Amino acid sequence: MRIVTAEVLVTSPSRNFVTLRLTTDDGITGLGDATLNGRELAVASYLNEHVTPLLLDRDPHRIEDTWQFLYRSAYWRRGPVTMASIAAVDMALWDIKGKIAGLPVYQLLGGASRTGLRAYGHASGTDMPSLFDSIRHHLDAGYQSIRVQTAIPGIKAVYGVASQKQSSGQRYDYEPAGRGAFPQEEDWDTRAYLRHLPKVFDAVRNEFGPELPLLHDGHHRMTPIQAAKLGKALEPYDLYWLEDCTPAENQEALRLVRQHTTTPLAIGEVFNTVYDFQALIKEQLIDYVRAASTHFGGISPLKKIMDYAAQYQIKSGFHGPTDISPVGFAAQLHVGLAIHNYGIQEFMPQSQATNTVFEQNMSFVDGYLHPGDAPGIGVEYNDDAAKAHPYQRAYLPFNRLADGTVHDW
Ligand code: CS2
Ligand code: MG
Repeated sequence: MRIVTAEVLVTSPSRNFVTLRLTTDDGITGLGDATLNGRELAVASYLNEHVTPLLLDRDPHRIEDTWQFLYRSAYWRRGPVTMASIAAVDMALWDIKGKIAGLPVYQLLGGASRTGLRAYGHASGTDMPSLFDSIRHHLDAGYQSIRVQTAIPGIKAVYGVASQKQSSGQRYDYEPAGRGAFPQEEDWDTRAYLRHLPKVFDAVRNEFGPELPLLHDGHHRMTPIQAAKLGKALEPYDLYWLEDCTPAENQEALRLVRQHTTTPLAIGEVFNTVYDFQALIKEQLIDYVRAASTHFGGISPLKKIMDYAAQYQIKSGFHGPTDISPVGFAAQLHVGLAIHNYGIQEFMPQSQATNTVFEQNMSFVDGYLHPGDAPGIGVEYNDDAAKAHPYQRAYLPFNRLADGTVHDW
């Protein structure tokens, strides 16, 4: 069997997506997600100019060999563009292998280790009443774990608050990346955030009780000692995790955070290779691996890092916002179903337009996800629907502090 076509498909139903479709000489197709929010065309170009020509006439069965070939022959390794490109190829080859075997990918990864994948949803509000309404909305939708993000008094726009407007006037619901020629500038004040957040979790616990698993995303904005302080201040509220408490480049930072708090830590959505987690896992500095199939090189390395993490009782908490396409999302559900050390899966539902382009088999019932049992990854691409949504440039926002300094968004 040989790969005879490799197509890079770009569409923009509600947001931009880049998808790789490989087809074999037997007419079997495989899909892979290569979406990198705000830099989509860079990956599409890397694939079109440098990768797809290398895939033609290759044996689609040789997934590991193809992965190593694309990673090592590039000489310039790692990084978000390279690894999103390799991820798309890896996913597409697993999709083809599943279709050839007539099995869903999780069966090829060792079979199911559970009946479903506990998910968490994004609740947010500009004030307590709207936050409580958003939490109730997610509980009514079946979620049994809730991520809490709120507006901060004195700050105009904050990550993760769905109801606030983008520069386009569109609500955040589906996407933080605003369509347009320039990134939206937002403001930030960590001291205001540190004063406000414990009050929010105190109110949420009073309203919803001690059991409900609550998560929060610090979104890379604190210094190590600020993160330590917040982790400690939130201990009475028994968070499931505090995510991305400091910028991910400085991994040493987590040693200081660990010294001061037992609030569980999750990190890794911006990581691209297993090497990014090595020290964090070996030194037990995190409790959850936040990698995503699309940005981490695909299904193969995601399975490998979870097998390594298992030795340290560290669990999965795969990244699952809407800028991971339904293909990338389904791919990591297969990994999540097969591994032993599963923790939780982020789940931001996609728009109707996106679900028309990407025909899916996954299900979400009573708070649990399942990839379905269709052969392969379980997602098909509707070309006609995709053609109706041409690419539109979009940028993630950026932050400036009160004195004008650029800060982590
Ligand atoms: C966030 C993401 O869901 C999360 O945990 O960190 O929504 C992140 O902001 C986007 O993926 C950026 O594209
Ligand atoms: Mg995050």
